[in-house]
Amino acid sequence: PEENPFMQEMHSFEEIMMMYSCAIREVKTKFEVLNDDFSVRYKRNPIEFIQSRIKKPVSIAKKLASKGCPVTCASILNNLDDVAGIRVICPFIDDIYMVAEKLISQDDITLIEAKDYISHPKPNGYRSLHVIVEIPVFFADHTRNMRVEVQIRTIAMDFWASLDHQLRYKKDIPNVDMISARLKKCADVISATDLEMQSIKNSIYGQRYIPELKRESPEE
Ligand code: 0O2
Repeated sequence: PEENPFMQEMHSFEEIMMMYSCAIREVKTKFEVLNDDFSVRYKRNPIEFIQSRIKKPVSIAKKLASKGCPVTCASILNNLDDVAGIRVICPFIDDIYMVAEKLISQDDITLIEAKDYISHPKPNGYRSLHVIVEIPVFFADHTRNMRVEVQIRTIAMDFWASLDHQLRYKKDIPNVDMISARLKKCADVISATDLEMQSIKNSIYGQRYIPELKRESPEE
């Protein structure tokens, strides 16, 4: 029987969400492989943990509408970069850049955009490295380049961002300017701690630690 347009759109939506979920798995595996390799070779994990999420249907529709784009399935693939999201939490600041570099340099990954909110924090104090990448995903009868947004941050940056996110959900905040200033101060304190932790790590491991990674294969 012929499907009505609504049902067709619903089936397309289900298919697109499946495609994004597969793209997440592909990129997540790359980070897991990197972490495993690093842990065996260097006895240290550059990744603490990985989270992922698919943007919710209502958020997808709102974002398309706010960009003035049609709220259709085709429009999702053409206009949104953050339907598939992966968050990588690292112990140290230099791990963030190393992990990003390792991802971007892989043959099947295309870098679409990078936003460095660590060297250029948002005015409210938000810090993270955001990269949007494209990865080919092989489906049953076609291959498609899928976009994934990767947010890479330290444990400390993640701690701040998650509390900031909780607090911003409340709309009628009293003394909003004062609250924002206090949150910004927390972000700065946390950032100073991250820098000190990095400095302690450099004192223990030395600065040669990361450049050594640039070897193509182990010498032995
Ligand atoms: P969710 O629920 O994570 O999907 P855009 O993505 O186009 O709306 P922009 O500025 O181009 O806006 O993107 P940006 O700032 O590179 O990344 C947006 C995402 O980064 C947000 O996703 C948050 O996950 C995170 N983020 C950005 N700024 C802040 C901040 O001040 N505090 C916190 N806690 N997170 C932030 P969404 O779409 O807002 O939500």
